[in-house]
Parts: sequence; structure tokens; C-alpha cells
Amino acid sequence: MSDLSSIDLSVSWLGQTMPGCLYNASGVWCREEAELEAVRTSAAAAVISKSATLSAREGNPEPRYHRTALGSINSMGLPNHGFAYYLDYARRYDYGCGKPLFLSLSGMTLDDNLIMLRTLAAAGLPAIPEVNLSCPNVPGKPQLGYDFVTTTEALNAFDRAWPGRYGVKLPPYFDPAHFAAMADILNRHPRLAFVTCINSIGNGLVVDVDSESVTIKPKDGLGGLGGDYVLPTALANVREFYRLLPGKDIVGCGGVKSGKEAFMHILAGARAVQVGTCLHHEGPAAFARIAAELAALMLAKGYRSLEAFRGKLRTL
Ligand code: RRO
Repeated sequence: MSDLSSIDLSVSWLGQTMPGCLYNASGVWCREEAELEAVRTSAAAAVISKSATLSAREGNPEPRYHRTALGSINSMGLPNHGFAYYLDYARRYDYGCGKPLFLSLSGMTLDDNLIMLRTLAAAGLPAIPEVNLSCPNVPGKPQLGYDFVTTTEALNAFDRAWPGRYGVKLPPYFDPAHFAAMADILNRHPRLAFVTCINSIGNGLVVDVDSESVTIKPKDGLGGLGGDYVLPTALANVREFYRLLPGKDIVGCGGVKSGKEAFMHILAGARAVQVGTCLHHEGPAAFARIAAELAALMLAKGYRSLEAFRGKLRTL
């Protein structure tokens, strides 16, 4: 058989097999239950919720998201319905659909993260936490993942609060010394099963020439970049952590808008691939399109499964 139906995009990880490799990046199409359900019932292979804080938040003043020809800049500021809303969704989630549910957690303090993890543990659900160590957009709050001492303390505490497998969402790193230092920290935590690379490139500035102005209101225009801007940085982070974190899975996130970028992420070592900016612009129909493009590319190259090329990026 040499047709698209012979191509297997399924992914086995975290003790289960999901029907494909694509799902939403946290923050996109996942604040409201209706959005989460739209992702679940699309061709996405899993669902992740908007980063939750313990209490609901309105987020930053608008405009706080701006689309450009090359991607996006955002400073949403963690608008979310609060942890209880997403926990309630997780209690009612149809786990039988075969698509794992991830809950993104982004407490304003370590204690808040621990309360959310303990509450989720007590609920006894199959939902898997992805703790966000990298929100760039809360004024006055640095990204946790750039502070190695605080990250070490946080992971030690997560291990005590949460008995199962979990993941973390990392900010992008830009120096081999930082890849190595972070990997050294992450490797001390056997139940840390996956890392998602990358969050938006924080504190970029998009300028509009006509109005001679910034494009978003918070932080005088500074915000997280997504889309084409971030693809090479995302791939570097996926590849470096793939090599530095044996036994852990890497979830690729950044600049995926077609089957080609999904292929690049998997070639660099990604187990699964999240879609952010493109999903924001196109909606959940993006998943079926990108999956079909990835399958067509694999067919043309003679690959029938993701295992056939995952992590096999060549060097010169
Ligand atoms: O809500 C946001 O402003 C936001 C978050 Br929590 C994040 O992790 N990454 C991002 O680009 N925006």
C-alpha cells in the first residue's frame, strides 16, 4: 500500500497511545470549555487547557494580541477561569476518546502550584499536568525557567505534591551552558516525563510604522513572540533537550503551520507537536490540514511511522 491511509501518525507515550501527534499549545483555543471541546472533537490528538491560576484572572488590558505577517505577539497576562473550572472540565472529560487531557498550571506562587497539584492528585483523574515555568507576561514576575535556583526548588516541591508523571513548559534558551544547566536540573526528576519546548520568545517588540506605535498595550508593547519568528529557536531547544534528556519526551511547540514544520520538530526529536499561533489564526481545522500534509510528506519520503525519523536529524 502506498496511499495516505498507510501512514501511521499515532504516538505512544505516557503509557498510552494517542491517535496522532498534534494538539493545541496551551493558551490557544483552550480558555473556554467550548474551545476545549472544539479541539477534542477536531483532528487534534490531545487537548491542553489554558494555564490556570488558583483564582480566575481577567488578564492584561487590551489590545493584548497582535497578528503580524510572520506570526504573533501577545501579552495576555494569564486570563483564565481559575483552576476549579479546568478541574471541573477534567472531571467530565471523555477520556474514552483516546485523546489525553493535559492541564496547564501556572500558579502565581509556588504554593499555588502545589495546591493545584495536590488537588488534582486527590481527584484521581487521568489528566496530566504541564506546569508552566515560562509565562513572560505578568508584569513584575520573571519567567521561572530562567531562574535555575527557583526552578530546582519548584521541581523538588512538585515531586512531593504530585505522585504521577508530569511535564513542564520551558522558556526558550539561547546558550549551550543554559541547555546543559537546565537539563542537569530536569534529569534529577524521574517522574518529570516530558518537557514542552518552547513557550513564546518573551519580551519582543513589534512596531507599527504607520502609527509609529507599539501594537499591544501591556508592558509598553513588550510581549511573547510566536509563529515564524520562533521556529529555529524552537527547533534548537527541541533538538538540544532531546539529546540532553534521555528517557524523557520532548513536546515541540513553535512555528508549526504546516506538515513541514511538524516534520522538522519530529526530526529534531519531538514526540508530539503543539500548534499555537497557526491555531489562533486558522481555528481547529488546522489540525486535519497539518496532519494530512505531514502524512503526505512522510509518504513522499517513504516513512510510515513517526518512529522512522524521530530524532534522526543529520548533522554535517
Ligand atoms: O497568558 C499569557 O500571557 C501567556 C502565557 Br501564561 C504563556 O505562558 N505564554 C504566553 O505567550 N502568554
